[in-house]
Amino acid sequence: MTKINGVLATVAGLAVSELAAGLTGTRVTPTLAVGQLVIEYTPGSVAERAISAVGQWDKPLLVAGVLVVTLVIGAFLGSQAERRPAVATGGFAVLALIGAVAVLSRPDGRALSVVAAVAGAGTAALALRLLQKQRRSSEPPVAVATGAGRPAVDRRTVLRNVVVVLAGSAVVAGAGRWIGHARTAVEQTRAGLRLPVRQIATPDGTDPAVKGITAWKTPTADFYRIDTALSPPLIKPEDWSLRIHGMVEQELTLTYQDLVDRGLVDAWVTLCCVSNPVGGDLIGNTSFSGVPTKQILADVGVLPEADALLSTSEDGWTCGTPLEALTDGRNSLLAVAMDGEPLTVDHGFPVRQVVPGLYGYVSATKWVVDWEVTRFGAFSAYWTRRGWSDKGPVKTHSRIDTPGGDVDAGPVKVAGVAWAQHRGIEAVEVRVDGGAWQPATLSTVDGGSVSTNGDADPESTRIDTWVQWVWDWEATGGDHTLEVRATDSTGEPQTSEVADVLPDGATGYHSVRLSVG
Ligand SMILES: Nc1nc2c(c(=O)[nH]1)N[C@H]1C(S)=C(S)[C@@H](COP(=O)(O)O)O[C@H]1N2
Ligand SMILES: [Mo]
Repeated sequence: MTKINGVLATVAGLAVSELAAGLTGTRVTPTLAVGQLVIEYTPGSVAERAISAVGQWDKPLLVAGVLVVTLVIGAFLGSQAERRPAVATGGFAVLALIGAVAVLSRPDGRALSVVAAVAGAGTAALALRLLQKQRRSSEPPVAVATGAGRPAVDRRTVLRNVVVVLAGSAVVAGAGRWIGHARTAVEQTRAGLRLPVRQIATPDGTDPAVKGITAWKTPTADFYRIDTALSPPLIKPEDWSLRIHGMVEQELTLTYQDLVDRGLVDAWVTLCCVSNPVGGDLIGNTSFSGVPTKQILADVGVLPEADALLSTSEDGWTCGTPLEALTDGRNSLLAVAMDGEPLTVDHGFPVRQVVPGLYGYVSATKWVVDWEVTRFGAFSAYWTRRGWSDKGPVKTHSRIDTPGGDVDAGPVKVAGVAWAQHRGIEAVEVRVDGGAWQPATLSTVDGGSVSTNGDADPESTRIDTWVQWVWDWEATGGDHTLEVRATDSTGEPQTSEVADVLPDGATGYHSVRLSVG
């Protein structure tokens, strides 16, 4: 019973910490902050395996894990309350300390944020005392019932406690969430924004009529999301600024309005994650709108010795990008919109980077607020510190989207996408059962539909995106293996060598095994 009291007291404490976080404007609550610490101290390879095992469930599962561990600790402290009350109280004090350290370790952590941890743990300790006291007074005068010599359990009292504490906690935590409604406020600001951007029609020549092939444009709602934020930064455009400093002739601070006033460029860019396994779907293609990074870097005057840009997000994530990719005229953008709409909060609102040809972890900083022009070797960034490579050019890759399973004998459309951003795909081939490679038909992209910045390669509409391909197969009965490989515009075919995503991206052919009936 005392264990149940411990759990109930902890639930009450967690609820009060949510409320206190809401009242003090602490976006990353103690629970989330502890989760963030777990994320930060998890080695890259372990994180990688966890993400590939549970996919986009990684964050909810992590938060659930933190809650469960906290409740188990609460149960233990409850079991100590009777005989060793100091242990129980001390235990909650330790939880308060852990929560406080965690919130303060956030880049946006303030002294006031500690209130949530202290109030939560204090509530838990107090609630446990009250529950214990009430238990004692509700015990029958003569403890007879149980052989163990322990007082009989009053089930009704327990049940009432459970109901009262859970309902009360739900109300309190809900109030906390409601008060800390910053997200809604930012969402409202976002919805009210009128940017000079438009949704761009999918170019002619794309989306061949094949069932099951990946659409050329990825709807924003389906765009993969990868970041280390348990609770994404909430930044209003009017509060946003980008500080540019380091090896520059002239420091500069840009506001959101400065960016919009410079004029926005639209570009189709396929963004992908270095953690995408062979055949995986951590990739998406859409039009981004923003200001060319080249323009901004020209304005600050990059010193000749510099070769890297270290960018930092509002939540303290960092990445290092070769200056060359930001200044060579490709459509590298400080983006404010995707698919003709302001970025969503999850995808970096109000401003993020997009650099065609580089994996996201070395280029695509969301919620970016700081640029330091520097040199590779002078820093290590979030993922490079965890064993990933300094440079992350996208590797040539191809994927079979359809068929995904068994088919009938006869003509079958084998189709999918291939990508080698900023080199471009020249050819895609398919083979059956290790036979000869057969050329697939690539969908063409009419480049005229997108404006490119002054000296961007006019072909960049095509080379910076994935390409859809189709191969007509005369399927014969039996079990078969289909494989695909792509060749980039340098003439280099995709390697068959199987490599893991760590340290710089997976390689190997994507294959599909199926039976033809
Ligand atoms: N602030 C921040 N930006 C980030 C990350 C992050 O963890 N934090 N992850 C990067 C990685 S690894 C990838 S693949 C892309 C994913 O962008 P998306 O979530 O918009 O698809 O964002 C990049 N930008
Ligand atoms: Mo990534």
